[in-house]
Amino acid sequence: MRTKVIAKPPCSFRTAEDFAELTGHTVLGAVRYTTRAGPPRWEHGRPVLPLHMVRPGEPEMVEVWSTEDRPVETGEYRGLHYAHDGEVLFCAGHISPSADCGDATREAYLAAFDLVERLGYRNVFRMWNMIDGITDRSAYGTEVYADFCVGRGRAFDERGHDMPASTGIGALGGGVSFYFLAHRSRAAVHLENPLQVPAHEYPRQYGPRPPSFARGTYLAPEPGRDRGTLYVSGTASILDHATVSPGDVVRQCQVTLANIAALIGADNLARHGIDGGYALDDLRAIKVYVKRPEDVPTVTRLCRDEFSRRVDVAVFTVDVCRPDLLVEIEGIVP
Ligand code: 3EB
Repeated sequence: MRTKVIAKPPCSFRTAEDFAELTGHTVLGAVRYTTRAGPPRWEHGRPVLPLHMVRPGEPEMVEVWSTEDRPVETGEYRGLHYAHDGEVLFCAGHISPSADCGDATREAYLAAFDLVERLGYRNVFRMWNMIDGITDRSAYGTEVYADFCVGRGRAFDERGHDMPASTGIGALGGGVSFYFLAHRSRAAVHLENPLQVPAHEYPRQYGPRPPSFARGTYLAPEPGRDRGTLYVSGTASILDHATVSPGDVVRQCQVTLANIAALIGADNLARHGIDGGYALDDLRAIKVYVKRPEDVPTVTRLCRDEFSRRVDVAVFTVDVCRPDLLVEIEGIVP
């Protein structure tokens, strides 16, 4: 039997108690999945973003991004909190609830793009966006996620920035929270999925401005290493641009997993000029978002059948960006 050598993922999922005991110097930044969202703050001298993603009675979790023992510098810039170690930048921001989050999202994303230029971490390779009331209507009658996509899209246009792997997902409160990672020297290769229309080409029926993200991003290896790191975007039951099997959580989960398998498989990587190919059991640091609490056992079972037994899988019950989507899954091939 072939033994696969899989590197450690660049982040780990910890309990809140575990995180409290970590000594600061190996941590770059962290995301706290808890019962109340807020602006990023300093804990252990590191940026920590609190997200409202946990319901009463569910366990809290901290996603910790670590550094390989290089000195870390931290700072604040136009509301963003960040830390960098000479190679990787972790940055977090928060937009308070408002009638239309579009303008504030544009401002925050412009600040983010200006920051990566100033600090010299130009290769943005992964972004996450947690949006309270993502499928609700704003005070102006437009959809919150559509408003968000308009503001984000303007910022990408204005700075001419590449679109990296991303997650756009619901939250249980707190406006819009976001965080991202960027690299100084490793190149970011953005991936599309042959089974899906690129999100930035979705037709207008889903909103005036299609979402700005790639299906995945491959962070090229460091010099002298042969393996890069593959970041899989939030992936849902969408083929071409259409939702598949509305109302059927089993089928949606299967289509979602098949989408990820196609994205990370050898054929698709070859299409993007990348050697090798991966399978679902190579995924690490997996996050699964389930819309209806009653579907959690089903989705967990279907995922467990495909993923490695050793892997961290965090499950959140939150809305997905389209009302008919029941599940979204992301992960990392380290
Ligand atoms: C989709 O494929 C599902 O707006 O950044 C997935 C990943 C989704 C990222 C985003 C949205 C985003 O369209 C939703």
